[in-house]
Order: sequence, then C-alpha cells, then structure tokens
Amino acid sequence: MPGPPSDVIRAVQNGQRFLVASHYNPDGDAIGATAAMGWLLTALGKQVDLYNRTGLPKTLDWVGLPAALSTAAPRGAYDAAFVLDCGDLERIGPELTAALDPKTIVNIDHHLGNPLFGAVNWIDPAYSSAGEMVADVARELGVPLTGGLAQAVYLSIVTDTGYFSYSNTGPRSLETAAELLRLGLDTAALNASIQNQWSLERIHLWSESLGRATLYCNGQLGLIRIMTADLVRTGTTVEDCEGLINFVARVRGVRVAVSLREHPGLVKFSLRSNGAFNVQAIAAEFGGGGHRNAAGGHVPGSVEHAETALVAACAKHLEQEPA
Ligand SMILES: [Mn+2]
Repeated sequence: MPGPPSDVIRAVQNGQRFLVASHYNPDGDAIGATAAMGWLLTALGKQVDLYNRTGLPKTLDWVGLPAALSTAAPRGAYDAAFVLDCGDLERIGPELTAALDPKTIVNIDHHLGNPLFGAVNWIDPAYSSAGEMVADVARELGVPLTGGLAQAVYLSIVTDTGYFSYSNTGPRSLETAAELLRLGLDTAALNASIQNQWSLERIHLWSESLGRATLYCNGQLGLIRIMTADLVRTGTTVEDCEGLINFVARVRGVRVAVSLREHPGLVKFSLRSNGAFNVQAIAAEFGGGGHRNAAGGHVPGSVEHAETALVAACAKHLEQEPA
C-alpha cells in the first residue's frame, strides 16, 4: 500500500508557515484531519493557522486543537496550505479560494474523482479518511501518534468508517487504530465524547420521524418522512436528521431505505442499500447522484408526490434485482 508521496513530505519539511483547512459544514473527518495536521506541524516546530469557513460544530467543540480554528479568511502568505478531505475546491468556500495562492495548495483527500486542484495532489481512495492519511505523514516524519494528534486521527477514522463497519475500513485503518491503542489512547473515553452529543430535541425529532416509518414492496423498502413542521415543532435543524435513515435500513428484510425531507417547493431524498443493490441508479433517474449503497437527490413538488415517484422507481429496481 503506497503511503504519502515525497512531494507532500517535502512540503512539510521545507516550509515554516502553514495553513490547514477543510470543507465547510465539517464532519468528524474534516475536523479530525485539520486538528491532526495542525498537531503534526506544531510537533515539528512549525507555525500553523487553522481555518474552517463555518467553524467548529457544537458536537465537536471538545476536540483539542493546537490553535484556534478561524472562520475569517486568512491574509498573509503561507509556504503551503494543506486542504484536507475536500472532494473539490468549492468545498473550502470562496473566501479561502480567493485568499490562497494556488501554487501553495497541497490537496490531501480520499474522495474518488477529486479534480486535483492543488499544486501538490495526494488523492488515495484506499484510505478510509483524510485523518488516516495524516497519520501516515506523521509516521513518515517520525512524529509519534500520541496526545491531540492521536485523538484527532481516531476521530477521523471512526467517523468516516462508522466505527470500522463500512466497506472503506481497510487493514490500514485497523492497524493505525491498533497503534493508537498501543501508544495509550483512551478510546472508550473518546468514543463517549464523539457519540454522546445528542440533544433532547433531536431524540424527539427521531422519535416522531421513526414513529411514522412505513414499509412498501413486501417489506423490502423502508421509508421515513421529515416534514418542515417536525423540525419547527421539535426545535431541530437539518443536521439533526443525519443518520436517521440508517435506522430504517436496519429493519429486517429491508433492501432499500428511503428518507424524504420537505423543503420549500421540493423534496430532498436519500437512499441506502447494502451489498449489490445499486441505489445510485435509482437516484440517477431523478437527476441525483452518489454511490452504489448511498445516493440522493431532489424531486420537485410535495412529499406525497415524491413518495409515490420514489416508491415506484424502487419497486421497479427491486423487481429487476430479486434478493
Ligand atoms: Mn473524509
């Protein structure tokens, strides 16, 4: 398994002043990779600024950072700007794109189809997460995976692999996690910090939405609807809907899970499947996209209309590909 290319290692070694950034509306890997790269550079005695357009989400405000995570686009010049976990440059936001010298961008990412927007590009979908890539840079440079660096790498790996349950979990993910444990990381405490971040409002939303879950197609299709009124009534936001669909997929016999979320004038849909059943092909019929097991898009009109259209499309695919 190839590790970090020499031009990435050289960018770290040869520079002194660095920027580290990831995509806005950051998930665990975006924050984990940002923090990990920050800790790594700090350990090497380098100067580092951290940037995220929308900042640290409330659920991750406990993450240890080597410097403040700024939401203001940086001025000043950097020897290199590490852009992590961004499937395209748009994901860091227009403010930073305008502020950066393109010749300094080092693009480190694990998304297939990354358009290589950096002056240096290290794209490898064999890695579970951007944080796992940073761990290999640390190894290469002899920086031990301890302290804040260890926590950040672990956060990246477990959030992007769903605690080692998704198909992107590679031998390297487990080996890196094993090394973190061996070096003393308290994973039980960290798991609690990562997972126990729900609000009571979120529980109420999930309870309402899952309480109305419906099965179609002889139990092979599970569907939930999230109405704008649900969010208003429970005092929640769209972020609180993340992960809801996975519970519908857990119903025995369900081969495709569908979630519908009401928007002004349209309905956003998400589809999930396991194994060979391809939901990307279904999403594509509505102009959407994604992967074989996770896809989405939107349909104009009401939730009722979207439900009828998506159930019909899924039924057709379920018939074409019997279990
Ligand atoms: Mn990622």
